[in-house]
Amino acid sequence: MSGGGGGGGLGAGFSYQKFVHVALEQTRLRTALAPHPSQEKFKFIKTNEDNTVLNALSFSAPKIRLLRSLAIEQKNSVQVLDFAAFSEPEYDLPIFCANAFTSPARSIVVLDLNPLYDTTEHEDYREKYYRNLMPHIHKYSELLPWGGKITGESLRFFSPIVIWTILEPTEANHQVLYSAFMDYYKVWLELMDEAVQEISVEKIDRNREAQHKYLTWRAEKDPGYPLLKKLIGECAAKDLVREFLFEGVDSLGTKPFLQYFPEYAQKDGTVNKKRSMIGKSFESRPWDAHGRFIGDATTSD
Ligand code: BLA
Repeated sequence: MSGGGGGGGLGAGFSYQKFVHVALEQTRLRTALAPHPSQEKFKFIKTNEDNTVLNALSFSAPKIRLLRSLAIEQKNSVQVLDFAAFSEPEYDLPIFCANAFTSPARSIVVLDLNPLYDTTEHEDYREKYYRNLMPHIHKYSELLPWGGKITGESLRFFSPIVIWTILEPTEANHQVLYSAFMDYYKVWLELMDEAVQEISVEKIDRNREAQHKYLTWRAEKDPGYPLLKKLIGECAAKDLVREFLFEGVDSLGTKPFLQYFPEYAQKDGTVNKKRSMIGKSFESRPWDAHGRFIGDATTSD
């Protein structure tokens, strides 16, 4: 462990660009990426602050509806990565989700193959995708430990292999994060390669709605929004969220936020602006070694 500052931290060379670059390289080894229509509008997006650069890229590919990446670099200060991959609704693939917010004080990280269906309610889905992946979380549980209490609502969008962690922003931690990111992304690519197209219209509709629900949640409640608003202004931040980061929220379905998440309804029919109704919970990892949800319990079986 580093004592902080000194050998690493947020100096030159600490960047998420390499994550994006290598992930795209890995993707191109397996499939043909085409620019996504959203890329044109957002590729050259500018910020209000001279020392800050935004880098937005988006693609699609035969099984991939949207692969997009947003990196934010503030000279010697905040570094952000938001990288996600969504399959076409013909596949029930998990959503690849890599989010890192790094300030000189700490890195807040979520890395996961977010389940399309809540793995506590849908055991079949958990078995299908996560049973074989559990060793991945054990590999990182020491170096990337559970980040402590978290917004309760987030849990239903997380899988039993989620890496939720808060780290000192040292070079060593950055390297571990890079390894975990590549590891998880390669797993996702592998699943994508193996995925078999669904032909039942009902199941495809169900997949589409599940993805729409996820997009609806994140487009409304993502913790990155206040920073985006500060950097590019309210209007551009809204567009970035709905037309780039969570593109599909206005086309994959028509249900509004409150239909999926009625607990946020206020008396006057508007959406409660609070991020969370449940509050923060789960001091420690709430799944057992088999990926079964154990909540706040400390022992299982
Ligand atoms: C904090 N970001 C957080 C936290 C989580 C996430 C869990 C801790 C606070 C909490 O418990 O809510 C990330 N939450 C997620 C993700 C999902 C989720 C990925 O539910 C997916 C379902 N973070 C970003 C980006 C920015 C960012 C792009 O991913 C900025 C542009 C910033 N995240 C950010 C900041 C905080 C944070 C500033 C700390 C402040 C806060 O907690 O609101």
